[in-house]
Amino acid sequence: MTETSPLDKATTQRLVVLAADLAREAGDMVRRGRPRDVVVAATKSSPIDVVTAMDLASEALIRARIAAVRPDDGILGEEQGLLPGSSGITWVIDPIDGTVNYLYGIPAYAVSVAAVTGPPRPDAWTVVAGCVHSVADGRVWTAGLGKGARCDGSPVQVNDPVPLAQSLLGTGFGYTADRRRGQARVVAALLPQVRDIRRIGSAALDLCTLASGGLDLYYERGLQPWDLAAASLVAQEAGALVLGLRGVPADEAMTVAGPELTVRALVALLEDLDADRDEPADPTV
Ligand code: LIP
Repeated sequence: MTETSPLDKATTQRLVVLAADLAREAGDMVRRGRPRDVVVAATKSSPIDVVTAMDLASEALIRARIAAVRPDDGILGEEQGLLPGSSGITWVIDPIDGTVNYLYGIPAYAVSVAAVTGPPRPDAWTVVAGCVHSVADGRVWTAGLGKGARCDGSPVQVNDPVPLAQSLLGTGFGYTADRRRGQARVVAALLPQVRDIRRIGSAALDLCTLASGGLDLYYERGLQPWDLAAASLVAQEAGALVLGLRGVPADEAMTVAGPELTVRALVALLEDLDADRDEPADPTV
């Protein structure tokens, strides 16, 4: 049978439990596999290979477990792309979100596992279950569509809205120079208008931190489906509105999240700043 959303409660709950089991098991492997003496400096290939190898191994583990217990489901992962399924459910996985933190030993990286119905794209999917596991400190956020969001089993809720000037914002930056030039311009315009800005280095943890009240608002340009899937459901089920600019859903162009009142103010600001635009280098400079 092909699943269509919404799923019944028991199915949703089963998917949440499986997402959490998968994220925990992969997280254990990722934590154990991180060498203590990763040399970050100039020897580019080895540390980067270490991370790439662990990304691949984590994703392979999750894929193998899903294939064993839900062989008809599709899988979309950061490292190996889309394996289409026939059940109507696709698992969207980020084997390590926050790979630069993982490389440097900064304890903010996560395994993210979500189940979605519909085409596995942020503009078309319904995320029905998700888990983000903060590997270094062991925290586990879970959410099921319509069932609320939890961290380590306890319900979480976003902060009440406060004016932008009192809001702590989370954000992140892409990997290309053109994107970063645009993001730097936007962050420079926002910084004087808000309480402060945090760059944690894992989009999934940004959104889960928001869900737990550790940030008031979050925005980022450049998120991929696997960065967004599980954590967007956690944030949404914790009371956040998660959306893009100019009336479109959150996706790579822009993701903004927080309590409705302030999220709309931030969206308006970001639209005025053309924050959904990259900035090529000025050829005259
Ligand atoms: C990264 C994020 C980070 C974001 C980067 C990137 P990766 O994911 O989670 O916060 O700013 O653009 O997407 O590369 O570590 O899986």
